[in-house]
Amino acid sequence: MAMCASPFGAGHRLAELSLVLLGYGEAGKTSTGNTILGTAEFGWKRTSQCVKRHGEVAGRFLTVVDTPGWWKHLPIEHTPPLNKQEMAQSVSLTSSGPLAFLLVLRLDSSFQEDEKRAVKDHLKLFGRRVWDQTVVLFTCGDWLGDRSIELHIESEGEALKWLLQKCGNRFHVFSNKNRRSSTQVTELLEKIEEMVAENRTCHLREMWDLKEVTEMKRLDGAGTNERKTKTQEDLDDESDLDDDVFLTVTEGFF
Ligand SMILES: Nc1nc2c(ncn2[C@@H]2O[C@H](COP(=O)(O)OP(=O)(O)OP(=O)(O)O)[C@@H](O)[C@H]2O)c(=O)[nH]1
Ligand SMILES: [Mg+2]
Repeated sequence: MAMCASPFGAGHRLAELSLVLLGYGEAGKTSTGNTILGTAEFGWKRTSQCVKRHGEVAGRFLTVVDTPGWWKHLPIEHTPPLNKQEMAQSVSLTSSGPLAFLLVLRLDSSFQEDEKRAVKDHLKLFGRRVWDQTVVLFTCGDWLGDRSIELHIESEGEALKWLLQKCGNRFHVFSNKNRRSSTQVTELLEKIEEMVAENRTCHLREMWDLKEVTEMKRLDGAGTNERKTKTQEDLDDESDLDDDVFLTVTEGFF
């Protein structure tokens, strides 16, 4: 989707928001859900089914859905059908507010072509617009140490750059080990809110564009009808063939 500047501006705070955690196995999805909600509610075992939790975080009512992961390096054909089913229905578990996907990746493990393919395959389960609603969430921020995330991205290959570009360069770094970093959750929520506002703006713009095009076609159609009357007045002997062509053209406008 093309980037649209938001008329809502920064700080467009939502009262309610639904988040779906997606990613390969052991990426840190469950830990991320726990960090966001400030609990250990999701447990720490391997996730095999979707789990939904609610919580109030920094004044927002959140619904967070944890999902089973896929094999990091393998295409979707290797994902058990039950896991695919769970992932696909995760969205139906969300309840309130706009929906955002958090695509969880570990920083301590490289993201290459086979990981890219796996992400692409699995995100297809959520439809064409999924990329517009996704933020890349890097876990293991503690592993970065003093290095900046920008430097890490630079040092990675094209696959990661491709992914970030697909997600409108939206990313955030989490350390689930050191949950004392109090701002990491609120900063993430603000990034998501910015994305939601941007999507709303784009949607509105699309609606306006569509309205404008329809209006132009309507006016153009009216003008053509007027021309048709004049032509018929002036040229009583117009052939049936010409009329057919004319009708086809005007019908095409609606
Ligand atoms: N150091 C560090 N370890 C982390 C971080 N996030 C998660 N982990 C560890 O990574 C491992 C996997 O974390 P989970 O949250 O269970 O990952 P998951 O994506 O839910 O895994 P599945 O449910 O098996 O798909 C655990 O041992 C976590 O403690 C982090 O930010 N830093
Ligand atoms: Mg899990």
